[in-house]
Amino acid sequence: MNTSQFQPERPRIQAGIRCLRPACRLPTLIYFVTSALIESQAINTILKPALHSAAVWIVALSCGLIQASLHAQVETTSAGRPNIVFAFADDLGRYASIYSDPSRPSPNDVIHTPNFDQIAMAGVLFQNALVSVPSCTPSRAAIVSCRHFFRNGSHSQLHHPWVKGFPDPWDQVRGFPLILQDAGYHIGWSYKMHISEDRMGGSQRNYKAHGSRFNSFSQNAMKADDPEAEKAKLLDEVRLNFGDFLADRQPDQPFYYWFNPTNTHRAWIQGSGKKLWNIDPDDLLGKLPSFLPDNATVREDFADYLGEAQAFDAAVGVLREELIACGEWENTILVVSGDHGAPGFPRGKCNLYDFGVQVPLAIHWPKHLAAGRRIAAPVSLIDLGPTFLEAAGLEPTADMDGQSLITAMLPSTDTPASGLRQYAIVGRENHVDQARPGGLPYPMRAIRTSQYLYIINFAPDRWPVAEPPLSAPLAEDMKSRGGSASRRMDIDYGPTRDFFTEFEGSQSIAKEWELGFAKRPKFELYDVLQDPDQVNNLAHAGEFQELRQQLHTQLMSELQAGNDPRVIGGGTAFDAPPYAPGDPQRGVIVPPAE
Ligand SMILES: [Ca+2]
Repeated sequence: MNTSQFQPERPRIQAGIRCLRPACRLPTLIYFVTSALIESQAINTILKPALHSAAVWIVALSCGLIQASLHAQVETTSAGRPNIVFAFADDLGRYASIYSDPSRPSPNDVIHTPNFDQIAMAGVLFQNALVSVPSCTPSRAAIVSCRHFFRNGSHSQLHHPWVKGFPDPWDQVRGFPLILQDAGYHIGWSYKMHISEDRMGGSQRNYKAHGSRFNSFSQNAMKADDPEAEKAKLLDEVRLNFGDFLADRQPDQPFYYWFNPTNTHRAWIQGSGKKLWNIDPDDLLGKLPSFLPDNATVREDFADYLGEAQAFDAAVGVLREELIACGEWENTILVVSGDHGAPGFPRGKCNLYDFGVQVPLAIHWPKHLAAGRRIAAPVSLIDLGPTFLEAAGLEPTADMDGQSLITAMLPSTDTPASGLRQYAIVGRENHVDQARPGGLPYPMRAIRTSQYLYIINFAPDRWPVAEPPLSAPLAEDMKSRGGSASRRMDIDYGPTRDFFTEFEGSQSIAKEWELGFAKRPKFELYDVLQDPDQVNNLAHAGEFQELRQQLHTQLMSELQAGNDPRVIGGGTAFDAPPYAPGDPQRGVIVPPAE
């Protein structure tokens, strides 16, 4: 980036103070004075991040207290409507230090996410937030449409494939961002979209004038002579893109901003977790999910992933700073989450186990929400749109499956979970088109309750990740589908995948290979409380048959009510046009018996 693009620090600060309401000016001035002291050479560099974070939160708290003393009611801009900022990391599973649980060692004991943690502590933390589908395009489309992924036609699958000439259910989707825009909101986004941009106002609403280098965070920081300076530059890019968005709004116009960096998506740079974030891979010893090989290769790979998650967390801190600086912090709903679980690890992305569909979720809205509340009941990210609409005084549309989370988050609600649906529906169809012969999807649906996960694998004769051996060259018919010399599978490239490829067939990883890559039974049932890694399938145990049938009926009822193409008609719609190009190799399957 050309350094001349950077706005001088002093004018930005002054502008920030000018735009504040009077009650926020004094604490904000304290913040900037404190920041100046922190930046001085007198402060040890190790202490800087902690002091900086503390300063920001002191300002936020004091600003809020002063405001509260002045106004019995929350003061909001533009007829009482809150701003909404949605920080949404690509491929980020449920990793944040606040999720660390002494009773269950996990990577959350190693990661350090001060910004997410503070937002969760001052707002509401969801412990079982699930995406609709663990794949980029359909997950995002489900959120925008506020409905199950399988209802979205072309946007039910990665890269929205569709045969022209067929009516596309996605065409009927307006989505909550445009509903907010219709109501007067200024909407905009930065970094990844991956769905029809027009549902977020089109490319003119894409704020990227200062670059998109943050998407390749470790790639840029690792090659810089001064990694710390480069990290600061990358965070300034986030700040400036967001600043452009804020500058475009009309006076007192509420806004919705969608921040979608992709740095947590592979490929990150090997060794970057240690070098950029001082995450020691050995600290993950004994903390990885039991279905992953606990060796140096996988631990380092995971440490690098956590490093990118920490970069995202630092960017969330930048958004928060800017909201405080322009006086909008008090009137902003800040939401932080991810689009699905970890990429490039077996049973993560593209899978319906918690490792694939569980994401972080914290919602912060000063003075409106029950600070520090934790909600364990399963929720879905399709619930976010109705939540935002209710906060803005708007109604969800009849075609939305999601439910607002507002009531569950209010201080006046004594039993937060009681109004929630108590379960989430997840599923998947095609991810990459080269994973299986004929380009066939791997169809799955599941229901996740507080205690159980029940999965239907509709085509157990297919390979869930790829047809082995993993080292096999790309088949001719797959090459015609756009595959390159390297084989694309439903597991992303990376050191962990390379490890499985190299040692495939070795007895030393037989158990992990079986859990990750082998064909799966038609039905899977897990007690997620007793078996958090979901490796002990209870679906065929006699004592669980009544429960399994009950969950089966509940899941199938929801799918049928939603006209899921996988369970209506012949159940083969996703295997054929218009969901995929016609292909004689595509088989015909039927939904399982009730
Ligand atoms: Ca993704």
